[in-house]
Amino acid sequence: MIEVFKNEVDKGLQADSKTLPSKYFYDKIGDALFVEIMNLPEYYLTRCELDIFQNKTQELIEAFSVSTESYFELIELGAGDGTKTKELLRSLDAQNYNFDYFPIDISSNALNLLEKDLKNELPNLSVQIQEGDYFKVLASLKESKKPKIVLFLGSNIGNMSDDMAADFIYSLGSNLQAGDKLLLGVDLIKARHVVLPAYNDSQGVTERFNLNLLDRINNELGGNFNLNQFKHQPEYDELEGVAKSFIVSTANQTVEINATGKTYNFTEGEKIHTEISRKYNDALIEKIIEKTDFNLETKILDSKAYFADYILRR
Ligand code: AVJ
Repeated sequence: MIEVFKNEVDKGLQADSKTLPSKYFYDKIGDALFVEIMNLPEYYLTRCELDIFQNKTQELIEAFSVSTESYFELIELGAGDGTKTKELLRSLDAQNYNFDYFPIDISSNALNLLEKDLKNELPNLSVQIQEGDYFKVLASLKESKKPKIVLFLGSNIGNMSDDMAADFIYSLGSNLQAGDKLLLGVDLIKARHVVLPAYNDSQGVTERFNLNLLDRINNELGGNFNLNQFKHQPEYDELEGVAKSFIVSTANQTVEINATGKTYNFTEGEKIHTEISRKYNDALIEKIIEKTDFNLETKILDSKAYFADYILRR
């Protein structure tokens, strides 16, 4: 684990255009900062998808084309605290659908909290928490051949390039059967004055989230980044529909990392690219899906049409 982290950091900081992978945002502090981000007034994504789950619940259920007569498995990739999904679970439960809920997450802590919470709120629901890698868990569930609905919410796919997203969805499909469904929640391309503040909040939470990467390198790899000499810089290209986060060096400086035994030079204004948050439209989704075994069935929008839950059929 730490070896992989070290090698990726070393490679990213030695490149001509420096990069660090966004997956390393999520340590304990990063997880907590992301929860704070989801509650920020500027971060509309979570609220928009919650709006869909609260107010378009019946449309979602209809799109799943399940019946109360037969059993299905509802699988969520990266369930977190399950706030949005709970709306759906409550409704499925009230209408006597026959299903098990399989939340998958890499955080056992998050899963245990979710399990406890659901036991309290929906005591009749069957919850089978699954800790670990999405594809390993899906492979283990594949054998049952039970009909499946997979949820991948929150525009989490947006951290991937379009090619990576197509590969990812293709791999999901290879762990599913014909007729199974994928609900893919994505943020839509929209005006800069809406998107950019979501990644540049006035309280500086996103800045702390981004710079936490340098803190992790300091703590886990023995780095000596001076966080006062780096700042957060988001960008959004409205035409392309991609938000990017950077960490910018505010001085000419040299940083040492014990674990790699190397030093890294930064010029004033030099950027480290840390994240892409892709935004989508129908054409982009269709192009990605084309390379997979899924077909696009419907999309369900929030009241502002900022966010879409696409329903794909394997
Ligand atoms: C969790 C990937 C959906 O890209 O909007 C939030 C992560 N980064 N603020 C996103 C994030 C900065 C988030 N996703």
